[in-house]
Amino acid sequence: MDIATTPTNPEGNPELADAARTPHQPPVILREYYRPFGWLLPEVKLDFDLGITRTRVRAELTVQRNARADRADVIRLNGDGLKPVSVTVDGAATDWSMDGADLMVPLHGDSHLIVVETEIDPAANTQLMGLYASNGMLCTQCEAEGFRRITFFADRPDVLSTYTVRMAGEKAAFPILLCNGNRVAEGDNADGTHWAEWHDPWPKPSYLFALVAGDLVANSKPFTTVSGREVECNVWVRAEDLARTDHAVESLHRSMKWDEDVFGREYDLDLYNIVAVSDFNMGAMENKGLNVFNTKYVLADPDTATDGDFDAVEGVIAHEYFHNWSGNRVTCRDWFQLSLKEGFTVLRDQLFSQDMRGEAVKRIEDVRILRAAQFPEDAGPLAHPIRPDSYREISNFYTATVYNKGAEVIRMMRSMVGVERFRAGTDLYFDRHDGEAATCEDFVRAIEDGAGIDLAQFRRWYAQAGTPRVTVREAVAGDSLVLTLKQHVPATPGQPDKQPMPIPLRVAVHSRLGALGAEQLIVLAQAEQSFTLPLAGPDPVVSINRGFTAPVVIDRALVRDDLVFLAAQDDDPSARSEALQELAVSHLVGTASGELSAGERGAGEAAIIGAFAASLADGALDDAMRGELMLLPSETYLFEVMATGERKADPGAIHTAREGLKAAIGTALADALQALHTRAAAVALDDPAGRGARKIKTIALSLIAAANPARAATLAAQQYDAADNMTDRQGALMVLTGLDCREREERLASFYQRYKGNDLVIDKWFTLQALSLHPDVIAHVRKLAEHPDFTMKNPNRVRSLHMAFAGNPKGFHAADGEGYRMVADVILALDPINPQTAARFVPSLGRWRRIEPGRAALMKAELERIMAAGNLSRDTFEQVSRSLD
Ligand code: 0A1
Ligand code: ZN
Repeated sequence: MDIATTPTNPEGNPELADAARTPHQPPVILREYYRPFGWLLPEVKLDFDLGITRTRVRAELTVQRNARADRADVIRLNGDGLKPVSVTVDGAATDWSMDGADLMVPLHGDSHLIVVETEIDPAANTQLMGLYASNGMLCTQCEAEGFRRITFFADRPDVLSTYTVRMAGEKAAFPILLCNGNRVAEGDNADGTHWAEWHDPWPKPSYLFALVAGDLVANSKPFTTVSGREVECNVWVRAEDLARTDHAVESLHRSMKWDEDVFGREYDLDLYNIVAVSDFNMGAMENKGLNVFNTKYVLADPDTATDGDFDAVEGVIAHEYFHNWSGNRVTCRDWFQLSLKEGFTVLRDQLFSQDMRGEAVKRIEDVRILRAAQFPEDAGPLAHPIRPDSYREISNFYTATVYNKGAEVIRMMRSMVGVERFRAGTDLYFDRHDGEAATCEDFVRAIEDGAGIDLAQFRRWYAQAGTPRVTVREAVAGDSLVLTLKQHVPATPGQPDKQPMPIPLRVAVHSRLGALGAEQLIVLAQAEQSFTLPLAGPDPVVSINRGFTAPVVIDRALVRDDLVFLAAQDDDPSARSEALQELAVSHLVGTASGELSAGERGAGEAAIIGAFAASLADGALDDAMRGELMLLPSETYLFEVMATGERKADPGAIHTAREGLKAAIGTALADALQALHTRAAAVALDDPAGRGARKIKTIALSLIAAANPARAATLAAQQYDAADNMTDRQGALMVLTGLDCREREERLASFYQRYKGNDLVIDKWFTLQALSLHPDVIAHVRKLAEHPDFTMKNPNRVRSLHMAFAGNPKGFHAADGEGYRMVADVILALDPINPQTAARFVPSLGRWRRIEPGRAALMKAELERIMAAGNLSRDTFEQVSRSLD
């Protein structure tokens, strides 16, 4: 793999390649250099002769000069690691050449037929991009630039073609042959091979191409669309997994119905196939009519999957299904527009899950993810706008910023115009751009026109990186409250100065005597702005950013009593959870930084314990919401808050403070937590209240564990032994894994024996140990890396052990740097095998600038060691160099 030394030119602009290329560095691709491609490729015919170690591909490309582009007398067909076996134009030999990895074919007329043959080795494809082998089957992953690893092509999302695909292979090895669209013909050959021909009537970019060949069985259930068409829906898996596919099929049906009801989108083919594969770099892929999924997001039953896993399956199935309109029918012009499809589709899947599972808890969960994953990205060396301006390797931009902040940005538009006008905007967007490769600008304009709102200033959300900070001042004037808000968007790499952005905030002014104020939406558009709000009564308390209307940090020093009031009384559930988080954050960061006096620490702790006690006793709460209120802020988030301004984060001190608070809560509320655990343990698996009960059961256990490890070990072992579902079993084992006790080894061993051979569950076994707070976690991870079940070739397994460890706040940040060294070693070992996954480890080390000097030096040294190793992939090179800049 020598990607770093043979730069390719993804956009096909020769001038760009030369301008941006410096020796031994992959080129920088700039958004402003976008040019339409010189040729249209309206029709593509592919012929695959399939074999695990040798697959022949014959591509027939009908090409026509693009009247809307600059004239080009050569066509650049992107390749990655390919050698042409033969190339003809209109049936004759041609004077082709290679430019780096790309094939250059001279063309002088207005339309031609190019035929290219290539040969590939799927079994050798450890990157899992292009056509690869997984568990004896063949499958593809083409987004973003994998199609060029199958055949030479104009591999860019603004080139749309209709595909007809013929494939042939051994019937015994590949009884099932699938591709996009509809099967139009199939047959057997006398030599034990068989073939199938597929046609996809919808023009699509190459990144949506997919092919699967393997020994699979389907869980099939037809869906009737709103206009009465019957769609055959299949979830394809290995035979032994079939029993765990019902939830996926049901989730697909719910998604199809919801998109009709809520966004007016009907499915457009007669067939919808989902295939589960166990080797996959990401969660799933929305290939037209043939989604390919990581098994993790398909297979679920109560014995092997937690409630969280069930939710994730439903969410990812929905996400990929919704892409059929937001991504496939309307696709992206270039990869800088990735958030056009991803931000919008994440918003759509979030709204779907809110409708399926309840709005309040889902919203709080999504905000927690945003804070834990996206805020740190926005505050670090890899910060980028949701529509980036440049990249070296697009795989590095499938980020929490593009996905989750992208969703928040569109959610803000929806909050500003309301649900109905937003729908008018999205209807217009789909109508206007159906069949096109569009831009983020097209989306914003459609919302402006369809919803009737001016988004001129709002566009800055697409261009500026960084999480805005809003500071709050309050003054009472007569029977009003004057709220003065100031916004500041911090400097980010390449963007030293920022402009104010419109920040929609739902606010209410309550009275501490109990009267709750009415909610209204204000939009902070200027750098500083005042708003006059009515008072609901004396002693006002402001509830701000209710429902988390804007992805910002609210900077205010609210007195403890006000936070306690909001945590207990606010009528907005996310404001309640925010108030509790704020209470805990200020106490924990104050404690970790040594900024609080002993008296203040005691008062803070007492206030938090009081708020927890109130949540425990509040009969109006259901357990799912109670669980949310009883989750302390993550150490990652505390790290972010501590590293504000000149202050650096001290992960050791954060960990000690947080564990200390857990122990204090566990001690003070020992009886109530025990009672809660006992009550929750009595709720049956299929009771409608069961989910909430399972959630708080494990939260209670972990608080008890911090206070009284011996008691917790007994309780957790009981929970483990009595469990009739994975949620309880995993929760109990999680608590046990962090304790130094006999029950730990016994239950870990019994879990392994019980689930040996079930990859997804064995992944959990690795993860629990890698995430554990056990003092010997580093030694455990080293040993697990030698376990016969461990392999660097399977991304789920790598994530289950090493990625989990990189997120272990204690082990990863071990003061001697051993955790950093281990992660750097993983990056170096994985880079030649699977660069995309290797590069995903870099951000954990990239946070060095915001950390206390001892650890910062150790982290930086590891990044430098990676850089010095040389011959890095484009993926890892880009992430490490940005992290060191
Ligand atoms: N479009 C997919 C994400 C995805 C991106 C790249 C991949 O390559 C390994 C795979 C999947 C989604 O948003 O679900
Ligand atoms: Zn997506």
